[in-house]
Amino acid sequence: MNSKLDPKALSVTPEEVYLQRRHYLRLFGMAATTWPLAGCTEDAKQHKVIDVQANSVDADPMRASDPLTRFEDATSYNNFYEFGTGKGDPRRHAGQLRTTPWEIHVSGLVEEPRSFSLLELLPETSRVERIYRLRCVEAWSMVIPWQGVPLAKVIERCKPLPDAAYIAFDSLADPTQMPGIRQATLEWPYTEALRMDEALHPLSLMATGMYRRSLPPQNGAPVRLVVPWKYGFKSIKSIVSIRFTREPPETTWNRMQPSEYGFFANVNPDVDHPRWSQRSERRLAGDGNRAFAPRIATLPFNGYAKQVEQLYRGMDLHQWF
Ligand SMILES: Nc1nc2c(c(=O)[nH]1)N[C@H]1C(S)=C(S)[C@@H](COP(=O)(O)O)O[C@H]1N2
Ligand SMILES: [Mo]
Repeated sequence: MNSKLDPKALSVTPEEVYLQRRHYLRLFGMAATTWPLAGCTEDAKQHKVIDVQANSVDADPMRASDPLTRFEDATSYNNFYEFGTGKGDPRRHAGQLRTTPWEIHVSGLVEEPRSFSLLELLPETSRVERIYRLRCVEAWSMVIPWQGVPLAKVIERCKPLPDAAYIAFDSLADPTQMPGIRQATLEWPYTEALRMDEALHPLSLMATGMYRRSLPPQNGAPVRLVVPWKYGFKSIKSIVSIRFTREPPETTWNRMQPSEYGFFANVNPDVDHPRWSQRSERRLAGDGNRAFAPRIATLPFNGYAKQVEQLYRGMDLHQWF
């Protein structure tokens, strides 16, 4: 086995598949009958009254304690440029995406380059559930219950060589299925990458589902990355290829505009985007009347500092944004 794999990073606790009742009652609109209404009004009230309210810090980092974004909002306000640049375009155009069969090609510094079927690489038996905040660089955020396989488990199956220092991912780029590909908004395929220690961190997830349904096409079916302490553009969708490299791979947004989109892209309220502040964010958490709550304060590493800051010890996070 790869000497860089930390066995601790591969362990999964049974609590991870435990269903948090409160979240799901809210989610499926059962609050009115089976949960005291006060619980919901309280949240709504807090959003209205308090302007820049700090995000909560979770007791369990694998399960954010913030109220969930509604399924309807999380699946209709999307960034997936392969289907167009409008927030509603992915839902409008991604419905026809063919996700079966789906192969993922694994190459680069591995024992043996080869293709895997989705189930070979992400078997049902390895699936866990995580509730994470997702913070877009555009200063909006959501709270989403994901189902998937810890990236460390996926990497173990890929059998990388010990000198693999980075992992890169490519999205599907099929102009016959993805109308946005015919536009030169980005260079295709969409590519993202992580340093190996980031990829092996227990928070890094490859998601195959959300809200206990299979991943909707607009959210990156059938498999996407979720790295909750980084800006959303790192969480690449509809992955068809994984490559292991010695050198830092080129990534789509960083290549296009390095002054605005760093390779690391760790959520950091102290480093403004050149065109806007990153101090606060609009949480997509509709109370029924509108999609957005007022602004809340953005937390360092999106609230996951305790879990991940040791990965960046000694780095100047203003320079390496
Ligand atoms: N292939 C691909 N992956 C992508 C994107 C994209 O345009 N193409 N957009 C990114 C951005 S900017 C964000 S914020 C998240 C949004 O994920 P969501 O639409 O599921 O909320 O997906 C990321 N992954
Ligand atoms: Mo984003």
